[in-house]
Amino acid sequence: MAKELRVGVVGCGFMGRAHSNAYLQANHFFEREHKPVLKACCARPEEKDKLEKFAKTWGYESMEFDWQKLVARPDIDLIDVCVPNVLHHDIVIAAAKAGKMIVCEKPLAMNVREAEEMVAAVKKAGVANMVSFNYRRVPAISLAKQLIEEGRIGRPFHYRALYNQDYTISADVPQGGMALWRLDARVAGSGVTGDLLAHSIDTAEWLNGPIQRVVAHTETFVKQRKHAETGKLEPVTIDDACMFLAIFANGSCGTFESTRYARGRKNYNTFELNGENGAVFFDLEDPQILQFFRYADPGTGKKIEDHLTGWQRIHVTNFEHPYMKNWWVPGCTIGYEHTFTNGLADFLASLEGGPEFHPTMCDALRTQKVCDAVLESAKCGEWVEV
Ligand code: SOE
Repeated sequence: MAKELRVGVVGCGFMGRAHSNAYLQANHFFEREHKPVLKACCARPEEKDKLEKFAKTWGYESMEFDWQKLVARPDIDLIDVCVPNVLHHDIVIAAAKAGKMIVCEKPLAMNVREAEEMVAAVKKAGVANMVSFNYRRVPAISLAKQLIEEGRIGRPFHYRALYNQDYTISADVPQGGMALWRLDARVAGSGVTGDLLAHSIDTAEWLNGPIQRVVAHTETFVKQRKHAETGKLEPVTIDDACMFLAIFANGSCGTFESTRYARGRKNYNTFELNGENGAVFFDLEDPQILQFFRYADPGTGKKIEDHLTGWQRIHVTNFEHPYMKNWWVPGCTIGYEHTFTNGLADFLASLEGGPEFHPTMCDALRTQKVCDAVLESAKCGEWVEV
């Protein structure tokens, strides 16, 4: 018997669309008892026209223009937070107090203090929760996790992550407002560190364990931008670029780089892990491929590299690959939006006695701690313990 999961989404932008699509698609591809129902969507009164269009497009039953009213509704089981970072804290805490399940976009919060309060609230309420670090659900990244767990990489030495884009190079791009709130530190908390490196850190800690210490440099290339809301030229206080070195608890070393000034790079999210027995490389601009280099047998550690060995490009679309049996036939690829559907399917499974869901807010607090340590190190110019 299907159980209705009545969803209220706050926000009708990019992430509102990605999540709405996942709620509509999950039951078409994954057998789950829970059936998401798009009960209500919510945005500010100034966004009335946009919200109406959004509600119609995705089939929401109703609209709200005050998130507190949405959270108070008894006919909503799950609150989904798809609004700018500055609003996450208050909505999550109110939703937890109202006993709702919660889905929250990344980064979890503006800073560690807020994130800790949010984690305390969901723990106290005992509500199921997830944070949308969606890239864990790229089948090729999940396969990398599997290869690591199978011992195919062996002792890890180096972790290397890049997350580069190029959409803020022009000094004419304003800060603030609907699409560009990510450039406004008062709304976003930080620049590429919270927006992009948070993804890289979440993936890195999932694959290679906790980061212990970091040393960072950040740069703001365009010092002033017009603010979309005030129309005035205002100082830019986000980090346009961030680079940091990391030491992992397992003794391996990492380098992380992110910028929105890498001309030609649109969503260039890559990582490589080099270990004693093998290595993996992934690039989100080539998302169905996992590159794997095999050096030694995972069981015995004995060398198997020979004159035929080289980097393998695994086309991650076989039924044996993570998530792929739920989609099409081998060779048929899936894309960006499916990572949200895969994540939601795992979340629903966890409500139905399946494996525990991660990343929860508790996991995202770890990521927030690394982000805050990175920003602190960039300020003080020294190594910072996480
Ligand atoms: C920024 O441009 C952005 O949309 C991020 O906010 C997302 O988290 C990332 O997945 C794609 O890029």
